[in-house]
Amino acid sequence: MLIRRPGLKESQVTDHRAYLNRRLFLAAGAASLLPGPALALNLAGYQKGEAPAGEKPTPLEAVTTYNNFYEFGTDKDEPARNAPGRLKVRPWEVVVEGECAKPGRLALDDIVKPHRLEERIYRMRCVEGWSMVIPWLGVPLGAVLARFEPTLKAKYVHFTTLADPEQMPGIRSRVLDWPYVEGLRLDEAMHPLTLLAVGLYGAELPAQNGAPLRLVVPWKYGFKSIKSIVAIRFTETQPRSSWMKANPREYGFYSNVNPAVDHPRWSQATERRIGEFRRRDTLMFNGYGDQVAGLYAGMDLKANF
Ligand SMILES: Nc1nc2c(c(=O)[nH]1)N[C@H]1C(S)=C(S)[C@@H](COP(=O)(O)O)O[C@H]1N2
Ligand SMILES: [Mo]
Repeated sequence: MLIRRPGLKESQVTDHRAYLNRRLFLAAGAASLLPGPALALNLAGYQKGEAPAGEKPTPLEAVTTYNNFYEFGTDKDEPARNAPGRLKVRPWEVVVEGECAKPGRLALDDIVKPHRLEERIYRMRCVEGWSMVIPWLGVPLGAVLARFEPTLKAKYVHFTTLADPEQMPGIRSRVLDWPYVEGLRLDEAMHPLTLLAVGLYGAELPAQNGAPLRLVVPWKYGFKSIKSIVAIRFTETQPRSSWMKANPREYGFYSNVNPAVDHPRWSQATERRIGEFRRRDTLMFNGYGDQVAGLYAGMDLKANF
């Protein structure tokens, strides 16, 4: 892998590589599945990020072994056990379609390469009540989307995850309506905090974290951050996400982190930061209110949950 980055301690880098290689090796039982130079994005020279005040990144081991990726099983440890070595991330193409002047089918590199890679260290909060702080590596989604020239009719962006039963043992189960789909309002998608991530901790995304390309929307519950994206569609009407289809009473389109709006079956007022013992108060918009509250000015956030 091409990994040469400023800022990360060499021990962290070595740990990460060793860790990923061990995972791949264990899952695949074959050295041929270790990442080789042919499949490396050049991650060198990215712009370093800063953790939110008072926050420390969650250890890599937790970020890569405690996951939700239902295509690989619904238990937290199943994505790390089932995805590496099974999910084939090269070659990878993304179809961009719908209300835009320049639709197309792009290879992963062609999506990412025209942009400067940035590290963004974001709080992530799952609707289930746990949270992490993750150093993502990616490009602002807005800059990518702008290249396709959305038309005036484009009001929303719809995203689709790969759904391949050969690679994804979890999609034999009917727990969700596959493929996994999600949506954002166009202004949410264009917001500078919204990231199209290709890596974490300075290296390529592990399969279980949504390789090779996933969304990161830090002020919304984790499930909005759709993994392993194969299609992006500009639409005039509001998309229905997989979670809305599964349970519209519990999961709405907006899904903004909001301690004042409880999930029908549990409170959202507090959360457990993975690695900590005592629960913390959940922050409105996950602590990103200064930057994103304006997107929802005048909206009733209890009705638009
Ligand atoms: N395709 C797909 N994307 C997904 C999910 C999933 O099951 N399938 N789970 C979501 C949920 S509930 C969360 S909390 C985050 C978890 O991301 P992480 O495992 O990288 O922390 O991914 C989200 N993206
Ligand atoms: Mo989640």
